[in-house]
Amino acid sequence: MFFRQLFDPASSTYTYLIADDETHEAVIIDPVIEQLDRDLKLIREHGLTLMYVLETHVHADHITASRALKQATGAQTAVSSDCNAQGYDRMLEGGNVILFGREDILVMATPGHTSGSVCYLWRDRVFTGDTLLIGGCGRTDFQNGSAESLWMSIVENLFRLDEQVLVYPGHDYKGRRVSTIGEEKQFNARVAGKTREEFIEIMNNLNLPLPKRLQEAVPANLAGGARLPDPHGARQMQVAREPGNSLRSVAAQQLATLSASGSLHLLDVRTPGEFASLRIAGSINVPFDRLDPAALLARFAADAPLYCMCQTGTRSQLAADRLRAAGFSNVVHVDGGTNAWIAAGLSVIRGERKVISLERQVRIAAGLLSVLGVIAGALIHPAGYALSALIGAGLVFAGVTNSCGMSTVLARLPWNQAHV
Ligand SMILES: N[C@@H](CCC(=O)N[C@@H](CS)C(=O)NCC(=O)O)C(=O)O
Ligand SMILES: [Fe+2]
Repeated sequence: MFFRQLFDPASSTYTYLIADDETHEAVIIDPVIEQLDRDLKLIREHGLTLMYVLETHVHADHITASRALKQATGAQTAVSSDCNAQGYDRMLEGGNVILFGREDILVMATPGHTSGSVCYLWRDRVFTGDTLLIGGCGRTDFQNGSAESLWMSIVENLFRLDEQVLVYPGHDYKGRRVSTIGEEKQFNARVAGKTREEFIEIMNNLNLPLPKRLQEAVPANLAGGARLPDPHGARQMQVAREPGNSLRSVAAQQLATLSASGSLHLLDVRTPGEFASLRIAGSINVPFDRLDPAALLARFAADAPLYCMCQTGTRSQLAADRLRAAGFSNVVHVDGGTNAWIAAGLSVIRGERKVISLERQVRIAAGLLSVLGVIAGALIHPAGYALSALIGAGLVFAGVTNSCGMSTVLARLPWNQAHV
């Protein structure tokens, strides 16, 4: 059995390299980009063929070497599908099995630290990421974390493993390297002897400072991690700045995590009327029908992180494409827009005005015109039917091209402006 526990002192992260002795096929778990040379050297020296780079979750405190290792070795990268990440080869579900040589690793879905956290069970040991740390556990206050889910994952899932199973965590901040399920059941300060309610109370009152590199690490890791460093330049990582390596969309909850640490610009591309009745704190209204990328380039640096948002995610995608085409290199759109933000229970600022959404206005206008066309066709002149047909064709065109002329027209009407 080939097994190495490796450590990154800057982030206190453990990386694990394991391999089949006979075939030399290997898997690496949670590699850190700053340790790329170390890991590649080890892989080379032992004649290993790296088959998979496995992430226990989208990390907030360091950038993964996932993509760089894939580039260097041809390995497949993998992360849980519940991370909503992009740029990985394989999206994992609980119960999946990773095969390498004659070995297999079982994926255990263990949400809580993040919604997409998993543990990897291999032989007599489990790689717990930040779900279960030695004497503690990962925090649950960002990236869709949940103390309730973490309790379930630890108590109902990990603690059902044999007590002899070795626990290899994702971090240790005090130099400890390994524990067992039995020891954690007995001594883990957050869980042992605690009720579910006590655990939730502890987790919801940790008040830890945000990881120092969160703003840089989360978008980079959601996009698959850093590329191989340029061999000619300084050993500077190229993250999220070049086409094909940049984050293109985030879930509402991910945006909330990222905006908590500042430094991104949230462009709300809905109409001024929609914006006035409901907005997210710190967002800037840049109505889609008046989007002027050149003016925005004068206002923001070309590599500034711009997050586009609308009500459902359609206009924001189009806006993001136009901004990218104009030269912005770090444009992300928010999946599901304000609808998803509200559904995730995140806070909004509500204004006095109650303008119904542009999307509903389009539905009402299209429906009314179709009905009018049929009435006119039946009672006045058959040509009236043409209006209904035209509206139908327009809706098909809007669906196929993902653009909507009617919403552009409606957006200009007075009630969709901020001050009527
Ligand atoms: N101080 C570290 C962050 C430490 C941290 O928040 N670690 C996360 C894991 S990424 C955690 O869950 N810590 C649990 C704890 O400290 O109890 C940094 O700035 O990067
Ligand atoms: Fe973490």
